[in-house]
Amino acid sequence: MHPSSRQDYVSISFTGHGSGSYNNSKQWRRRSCWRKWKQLSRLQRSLILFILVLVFICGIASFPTVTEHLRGLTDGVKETDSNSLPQPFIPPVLPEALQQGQPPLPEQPSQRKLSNKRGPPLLQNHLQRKRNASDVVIEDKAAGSKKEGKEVEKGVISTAEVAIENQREVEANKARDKENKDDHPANQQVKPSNESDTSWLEEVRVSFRHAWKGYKDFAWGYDELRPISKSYSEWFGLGLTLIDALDTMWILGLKEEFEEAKAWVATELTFNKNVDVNLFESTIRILGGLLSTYHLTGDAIFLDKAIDIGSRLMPAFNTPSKIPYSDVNIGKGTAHPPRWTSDSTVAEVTSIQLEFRELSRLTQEPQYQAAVSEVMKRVHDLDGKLDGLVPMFINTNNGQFTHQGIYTLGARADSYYEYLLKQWIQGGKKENQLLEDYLQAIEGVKKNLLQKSSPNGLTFVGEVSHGQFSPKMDHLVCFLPGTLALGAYNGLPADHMDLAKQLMETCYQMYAQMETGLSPEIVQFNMHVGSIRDIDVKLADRHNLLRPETVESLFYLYRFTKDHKYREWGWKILQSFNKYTKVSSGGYTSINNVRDPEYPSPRDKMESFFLGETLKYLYLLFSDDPDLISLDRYVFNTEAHPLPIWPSTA
Ligand code: DMJ
Repeated sequence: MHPSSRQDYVSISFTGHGSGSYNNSKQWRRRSCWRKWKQLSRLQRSLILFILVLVFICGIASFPTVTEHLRGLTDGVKETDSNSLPQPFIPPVLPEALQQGQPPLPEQPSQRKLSNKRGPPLLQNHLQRKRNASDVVIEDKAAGSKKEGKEVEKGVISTAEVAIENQREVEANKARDKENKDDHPANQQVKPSNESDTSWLEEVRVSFRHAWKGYKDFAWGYDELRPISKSYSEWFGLGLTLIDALDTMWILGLKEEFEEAKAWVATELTFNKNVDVNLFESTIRILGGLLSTYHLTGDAIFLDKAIDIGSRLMPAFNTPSKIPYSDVNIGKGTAHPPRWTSDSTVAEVTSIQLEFRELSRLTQEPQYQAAVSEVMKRVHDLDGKLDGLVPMFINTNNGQFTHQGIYTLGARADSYYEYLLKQWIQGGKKENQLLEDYLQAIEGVKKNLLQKSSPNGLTFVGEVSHGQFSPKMDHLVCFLPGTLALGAYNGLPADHMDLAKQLMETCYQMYAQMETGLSPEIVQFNMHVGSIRDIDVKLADRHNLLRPETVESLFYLYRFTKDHKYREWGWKILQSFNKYTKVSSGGYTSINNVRDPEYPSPRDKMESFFLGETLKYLYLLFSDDPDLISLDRYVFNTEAHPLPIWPSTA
């Protein structure tokens, strides 16, 4: 190597003071180019100059076309990406369902093709953005500088898209606000309150059939559908969804579906299995479902199965305290508490009574009723209540409340209150102790748990923890408006109905104030003066499990008041379920985030109570036939299975 070139190389790369050398080098290169140019012939020089001028002129002349072309290319990339998304990128929500109720957005020239796509604009853009981002990363790693041009191109698209998306989001928000006021389909289709709305009823049937299709195609005979992965999950291994849904199919008039489910019960369902089941869950869903289907159809197969499961659950009551264990092995006839404790949940041991009492009445065998009534008696006698409110746990050895000091109408305590009233109704309003406990508990709620939110004064039911009030309310608490209304209908104080109406409004707002129109699992109410909104939701509480409590209460409130607004609210909730939880291949899914309408994040689970309760209560809400499960003849168990009110023997 020539010494001087080594010197140049070293000075550029390593000295850090190489600017002089660098300038010298540039000059040297300029001189060398000039020398080469001079060495060319005149013809060669003219030819080069001519080509350069030609390229320059063409560039100027075609500039708008180039811009247009690029713009077209960006649109093309968007559409191609979106249309050719591989399956995992396609939203798990039914496209046609998602289209419903989407606010019309102003079409922009560069979006014309996009607007013809299926699915909501916001969700499409969200997925598109995600895809663009991941494409860039992948190409970056894999292809290096050769594909830089493509990356830049996509980068430009993303930026433009973000701007467009922002605009669309603003429009969507405006449209949603408007929709909430007067443009909502529910309001457009409102019928006089005394007129049966067959189209809304049909909509529930369509939803049920869609849910059932998913279950039938991917989970037939198993406990729960996993609609996204098109598979199933097992809990007890007893066809939970199928049994929970039996009486709903009967009530909705879905005869074909009912008959094939009945055939499965008759030929496939067996309880002679070495499985642990939860006493409460299998009582309310399986025993309750079989009993109510027996009453509705008169078909003895359901009674036989009910007796079979009921008797297999009885070992749960063999405890020192007579407070049942949480788990039973229905094949072995053994029972036990959960591995980590000898406690049971208060709501669980006090919400199996309607079913076992009915089993005794039907079979004329007293042991079922005796076992569950003993539980009620012991709980009634216990210390540790707060003005009739019960703690959440009870010990199966000594029969005492444990973990005292926390009082809630949500998880682990909720249906204790519901079953006080409903047992009283079931038994013909004669069991005064049940009524007294219920009335005292409602006074306890008013005194300790009831508050108003700020700024709009929504009445809500909070919790007390060791003397401290917490403005936290589970969606589960939304059974309460319905229960209060049922009590008032049965002659309890009129102010129970007033409270029911106030709480009903609150439960509805838990849906209406969320971006998807679906309630989260738990909300926090603001109480301090100057709050800007009534409801907050913690990150961990943003999921929706397709729960029934609010539509359950809407059903009661409508039955008793005939105020059409309750139907409209139910209709809006059904629309939101269809928009954000319906899965295109069949079924509905619980979701992780009710605050993100672009990506509510499916959890891949359809709980059996969506068919057993949610859709049933919606159907009954939209039906104007007071004899379709008359509340003078039936009382619903906590899983929405109607059981007969006992005929008076006096
Ligand atoms: C159902 O299984 C019952 O309604 C129960 O009382 C509470 N939880 C679910 C529904 O949310």
